[in-house]
Amino acid sequence: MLCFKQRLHAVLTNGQSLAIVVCGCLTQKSWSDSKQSCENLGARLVIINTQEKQDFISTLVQRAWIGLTDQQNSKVWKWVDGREVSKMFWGNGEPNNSGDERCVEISNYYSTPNNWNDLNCNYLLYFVCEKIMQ
Ligand SMILES: [Ca+2]
Repeated sequence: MLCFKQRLHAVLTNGQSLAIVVCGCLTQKSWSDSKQSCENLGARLVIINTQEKQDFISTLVQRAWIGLTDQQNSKVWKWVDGREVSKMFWGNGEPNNSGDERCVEISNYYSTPNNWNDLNCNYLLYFVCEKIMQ
């Protein structure tokens, strides 16, 4: 399987330094496979908790999985670190759960900064991983 991995470094205003890794394969991945792929890189699906991070991630890819899901408890959106979402950037009319949509992508179908869409977790997409640098 041919995959690519693009590493970018971002230093955010709160002093947190992140390595943002955009990953993809010719066969794109489901949300859970994307999550696993990030973990295999020693990283995690990206958590977007600031406007700055949202803006930055939105410039990287057209559509991609982020680390947000309500698979454990319907309508309670949680990040992959177990925290409930606080700041949200849903696209207009989202989340609409149009056919069992329990995972979240950023999508250029919507204009930034509000470009989150809930989507069926089995849908195949690129994904964005992050690794917090010490
Ligand atoms: Ca949706």
